[in-house]
Amino acid sequence: MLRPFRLLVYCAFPLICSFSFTIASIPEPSVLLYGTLSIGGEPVGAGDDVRLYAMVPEAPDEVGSYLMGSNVNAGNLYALQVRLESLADGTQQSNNRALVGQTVQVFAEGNDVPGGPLLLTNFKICERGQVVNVDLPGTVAGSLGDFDGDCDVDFDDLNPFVDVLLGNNTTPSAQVTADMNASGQANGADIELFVQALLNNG
Ligand SMILES: [Ca+2]
Ligand SMILES: [Ca+2]
Repeated sequence: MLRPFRLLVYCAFPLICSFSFTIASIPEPSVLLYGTLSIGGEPVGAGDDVRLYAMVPEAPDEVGSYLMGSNVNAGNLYALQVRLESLADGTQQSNNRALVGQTVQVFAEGNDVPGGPLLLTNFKICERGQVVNVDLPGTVAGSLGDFDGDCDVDFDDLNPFVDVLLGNNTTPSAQVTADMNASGQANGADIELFVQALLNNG
């Protein structure tokens, strides 16, 4: 006759196994960047010989790449997936994966990139599963109020916020970032929420 403990182990083992399998089969949430691309002021499309690749200083290999035109659904846009480490506790890092909090640099190379690899943007990974629309070359804005994309709302974001409210910066991405109450407009009604975000950060 089985002792209660052994019985418990026998009963629990398949359960534990199926649980581990479930965990392992969850797709890893990576970061996706997409948007338009131009090189030297000229728009780049699916037919151009341009490859984008992403690097972080902490890893020796590319953490993502995209060959223009290779994803039919993307059309003339680029769609660059940045691989994140599956064990995200920061204790280890694969050669070709990034960690949350690291800064990704995106480069372009190919026959239609005269002069060799060209740095298009760098952005800090704030969280897993981010889907970021950025037209390259350009700056990745973070969440609401985070103009420099460093995952916080602090005094570095204050001047850019004021610039939008004063009408000095009318780019769509800046307008969206400053529209704290998601009203569709960036104006004085967004100040209170911005100040709150600023104070919460401290
Ligand atoms: Ca910021
Ligand atoms: Ca608003």
